[in-house]
Amino acid sequence: MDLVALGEPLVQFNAVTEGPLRYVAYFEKHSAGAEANVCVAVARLGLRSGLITRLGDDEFGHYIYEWLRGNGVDVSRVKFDKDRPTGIYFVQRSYPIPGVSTVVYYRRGSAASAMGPEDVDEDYIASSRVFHTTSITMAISESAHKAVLKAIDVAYRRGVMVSFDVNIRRLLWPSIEDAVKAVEEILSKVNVLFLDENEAKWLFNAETPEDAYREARSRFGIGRVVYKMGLKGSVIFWDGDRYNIPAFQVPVKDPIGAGDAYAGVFIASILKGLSPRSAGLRASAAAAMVVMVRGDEENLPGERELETFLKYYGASDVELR
Ligand code: KDG
Repeated sequence: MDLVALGEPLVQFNAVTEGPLRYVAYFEKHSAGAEANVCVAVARLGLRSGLITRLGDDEFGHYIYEWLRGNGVDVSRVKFDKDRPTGIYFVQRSYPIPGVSTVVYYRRGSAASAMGPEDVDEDYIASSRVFHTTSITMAISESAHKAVLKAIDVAYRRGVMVSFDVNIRRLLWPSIEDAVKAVEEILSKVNVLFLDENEAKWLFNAETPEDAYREARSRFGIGRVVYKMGLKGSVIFWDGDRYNIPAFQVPVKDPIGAGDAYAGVFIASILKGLSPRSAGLRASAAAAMVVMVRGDEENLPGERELETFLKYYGASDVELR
């Protein structure tokens, strides 16, 4: 395996029309969920990814399973739960703020929330080059939180690179302080940290990318930090070097999934041996491609699409592989 992730896939019902959900008549079904999105991003680039999770033994669970498998993600560690449903969520688009989406979750008591440390296959994680997860999985239940702690610990002990996207979802935590406390607990075992401006403020009281990097490095020993600023681009701190990466300006239909596209394509590119700058530009391109449509995974690029996109935007000096 190149990347193994732990997390909850969800069926996303994305509003076909913009505006308040109460008046939306049509929803489009997509396979989503932060860690699943990262697995698909990695697989689209020809690397081997696998997801540890549980799905309901229901129509939505089988839909996600087939979708992941069809996209080349290893599903050998996906378990079906006969008693609990697959989690779902709805996306409201461009209301009240244009270009911004909001979500409504129906995932409490889901199959994935019943995951626990017993789901964490140590050898499976140890066989991978990277282990990836996010704080979403820590937030969905106590047992899933324990699974994350175990998985990160296994990866850390067995020399697997730990990639962590902070991804604080306010709807899933009792308070920001709870989220910060949980994230702080694992940071000393993280090798590559992805976070956005808000998360940097909450975690590190950081106002700038440098502040965030300094804190991550001095308090938790993290030498690889990716600081994301949405339309303003991103800043990568990598083993003592710093890279400013622009965001590509595209028409936005639904920004959800951009962060996962970024993380997945960035990690895959690093695993392919590309430079942090090229990895960042490719990740930024993938994030832009994903926000142009509803759904988190459909527009995730292969090498050919990345090349076409980057050439169109005048960034053709980026390494491709
Ligand atoms: O990162 C995109 C995800 O937010 C989405 O697909 C659903 O995993 C999800 C979540 O918990 O918000």
